Amino acid sequence: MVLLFNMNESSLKKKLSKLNFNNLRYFDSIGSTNDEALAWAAEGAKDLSIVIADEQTQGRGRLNRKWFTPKGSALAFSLILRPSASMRPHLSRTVGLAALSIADSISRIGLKPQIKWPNDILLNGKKTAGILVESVWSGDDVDSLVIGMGINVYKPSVPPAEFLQFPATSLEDELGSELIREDVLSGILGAFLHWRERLGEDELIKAWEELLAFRGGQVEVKSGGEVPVTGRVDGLESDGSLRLRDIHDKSVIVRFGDVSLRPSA
Ligand code: BT5
Repeated sequence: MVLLFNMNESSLKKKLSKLNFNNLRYFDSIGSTNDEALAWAAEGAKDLSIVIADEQTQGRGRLNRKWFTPKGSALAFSLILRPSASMRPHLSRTVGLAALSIADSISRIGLKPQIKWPNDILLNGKKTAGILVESVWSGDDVDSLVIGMGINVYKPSVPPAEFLQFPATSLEDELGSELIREDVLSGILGAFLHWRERLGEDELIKAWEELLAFRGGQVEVKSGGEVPVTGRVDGLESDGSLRLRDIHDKSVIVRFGDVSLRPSA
């Protein structure tokens, strides 16, 4: 029998207010928490406002790909960030900030996450979480950022295989024991507050780099319709771009794309 744990809105609010996340919108079911957060941000939501849903019916990945969030089994939430002046030069690192927050909190429960650049968290080579960062603009400036995170917590959150190009898993599958969704959420938000203070520091890039999946391995990066870039994963640039080494040992910098191991290499 599969046990599904409903989120309890009042205990969620109590728990998150301890971390100073006081502006919370909770939904039993919603299209996409990122859509709600983008609208709320445009209406002037405060820094660190958060939208959480038990189920998403139109969850989104990058390039309008679908993100699966069935009822009662996953974490799906979007944080609104109003960047301070000191954060502004480093906003391209935001996806790393989110990835580290998830990875750190997962490590603390005894798992060994890796970050598949730029936005996937892997456990045993399988996707456990994804991140979608979107911006609200005011003229030429970023007014706010919406950081959407989807984490597969309990087993039923893992999509059917036909839905996937890359294998997926859940925290429960990998841990092999029970865990509580709201505790996972608090862990991630606590880590987020820690890393957000360090957005501009080298320490963040170093920690992100240490968790990079496929480091030293030959990969292929597909960005849109272009010919894939290939090379060996070398590390990260200070803006969070991925640095590869090509066959001539020349650096190749990638700013956007989907990384996969080269099966023939
Ligand atoms: C992502 O995109 O991984 C970003 C996912 C962000 C989801 C959060 S949930 C809260 C917030 N609200 C939203 O609407 N979105 C954010 P991408 O790298 O493009 O990966 C998308 C691909 O991951 C899909 O094409 C599927 O193959 C796969 N996928 C979908 N749902 C999955 C799941 N639950 N677990 C593992 N893989 C999944």
